[in-house]
Amino acid sequence: MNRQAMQVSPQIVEPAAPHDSGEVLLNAFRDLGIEFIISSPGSEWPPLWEALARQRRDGRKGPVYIDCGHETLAVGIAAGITQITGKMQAVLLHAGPGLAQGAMAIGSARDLEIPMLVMSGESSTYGEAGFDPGAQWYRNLSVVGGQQRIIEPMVKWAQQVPSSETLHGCVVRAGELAQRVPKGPVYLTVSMDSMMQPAKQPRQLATPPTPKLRPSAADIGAVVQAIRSAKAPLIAVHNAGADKEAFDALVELAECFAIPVTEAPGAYFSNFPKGHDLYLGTNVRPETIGCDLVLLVENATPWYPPSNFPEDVAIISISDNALKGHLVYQQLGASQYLEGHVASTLKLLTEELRSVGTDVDEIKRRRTHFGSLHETWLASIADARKRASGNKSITVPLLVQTLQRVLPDDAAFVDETIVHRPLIREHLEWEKPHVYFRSPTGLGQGVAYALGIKQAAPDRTVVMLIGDGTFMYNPIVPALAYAAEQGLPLLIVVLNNKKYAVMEELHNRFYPNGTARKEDDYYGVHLQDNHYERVASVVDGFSQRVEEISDLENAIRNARSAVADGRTAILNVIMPEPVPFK
Ligand SMILES: Cc1ncc(C[n+]2csc(CCOP(=O)(O)OP(=O)(O)O)c2C)c(N)n1
Ligand SMILES: [Mg+2]
Repeated sequence: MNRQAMQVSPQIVEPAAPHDSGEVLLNAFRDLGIEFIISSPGSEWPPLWEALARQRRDGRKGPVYIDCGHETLAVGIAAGITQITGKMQAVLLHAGPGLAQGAMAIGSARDLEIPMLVMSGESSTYGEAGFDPGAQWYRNLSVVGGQQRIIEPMVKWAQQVPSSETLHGCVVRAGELAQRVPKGPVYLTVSMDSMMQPAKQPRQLATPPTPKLRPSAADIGAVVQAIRSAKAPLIAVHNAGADKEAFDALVELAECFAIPVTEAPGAYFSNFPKGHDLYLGTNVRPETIGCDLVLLVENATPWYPPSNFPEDVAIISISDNALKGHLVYQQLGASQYLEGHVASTLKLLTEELRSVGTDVDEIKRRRTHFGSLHETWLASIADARKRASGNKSITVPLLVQTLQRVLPDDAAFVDETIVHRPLIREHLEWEKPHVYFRSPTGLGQGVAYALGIKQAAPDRTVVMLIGDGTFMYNPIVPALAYAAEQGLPLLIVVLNNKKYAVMEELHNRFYPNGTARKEDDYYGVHLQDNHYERVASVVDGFSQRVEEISDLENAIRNARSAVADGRTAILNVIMPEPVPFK
């Protein structure tokens, strides 16, 4: 027995079960409609665990609780689930170090506006009041100024629950706050002393749905007027595709007025069907294709450098909240904002356009014109693919094409690559939403995000595309354990160029004639040729190294069968060819 375990005092009396505050907390999660509580556990949670054990014993309905072995994993899984279902989940972490460890992923959830309820515990009496929480709360887990100090910059709101009497109200309100615009993680710390208190059960009230806000009819009318009087409008979308309703509404709007669509280079989702004749690829600027109006759809950073917005082009921003509080600096160049629920706003625009009527001949003409630009884009993809098939080594076009040919049609792809990312976005095909997900920024979150997506869509094949350097930043062992325990196998493909290629690229950009280049003496670049795939053996997963083009298809087939048998598969694909960083 370890020392800490021996220090637990025998004087703890079990609170008046089932009416203790652990039950209150579980009731608050039920009232918020939380489906999953994902935890990287700590010693503050026995009151909740008791309530969960009673929930199971009594066959009551309530959230599913799942443990995992890393904070990045807990937060990333919750984030992935929400991206698929649109529903907020709860994450329980350990105080102090647990919060610090989870901070990167929590900050990413804030940047991506993913609602999430994050909680950890604390002690308010340190064993001085008859209740012994364990000496670790005194010796190891103090945070001067309060636990919330650690996480405040990463969340939209952080607070300590004042008492057991306010626990239910605090948790429900925090959950509601997380779902208000801008959505994001909120944090609550609750003392064990509060949680162990016998408590009166609150009145059960299911939380009402978060209202969807909409722009005024006058603003919709003004934008419709601007669209109608433009020569040619363009839609530039960044982050709408997590919401399937927005994806469909965007197609309707584009078709209604023959508006071509371009996606932002760093888009986090598949936002528009690629086979559609109005899809023009990534990063097309309006003035280069003769457009004089651009509708930025959930697109917060459209220009680079930031003030390099096009001249003589009207810019209209459509977003839940266009001015992002997490950005230090932002330039949209917009002459008008439509703020409110994006899918609803797009539908309102389409309805209004239809009701005021459109010039059928002009729309036909525009559709044919932009359709020919779509054909040009398609031809450039086909050309890149042809060149890739003549390459000596495996490249992105070949890899992506082979994956999509061999895997089931409904495969979802999570992308945590760096130099390969633009090519992956370019060559992956999708006609529906939820096919492509870029992993949140900050290396190490991709495998967690992929597991969350798999958790919410267990029947789909979820493929993780990941750089070799990035693979090392991920909590792979706990992720593999989670996948095995939960029956959620992933197909992980390591795009192995044996280096941090991006660092080399950037170094050369800054010092084209520098010493590092001349002497071939780079720093922050080299990686050895590790056998990444072998990690799969920790859970008896499938592993294969793939070096030759001729082996690729079979390797993917083998991996597919392993995943179908419930085993995570890791393919270590050697891809030495340099790729420019865009
Ligand atoms: C948590 C974190 N630490 C460090 C970085 C800096 N970083 C950005 S890309 C990168 C290297 C990625 O290497 P790899 O996955 O092999 O991709 P490649 O550069 O080869 O495309 C690093 C270390 C980061 N983005 N996040
Ligand atoms: Mg690499």
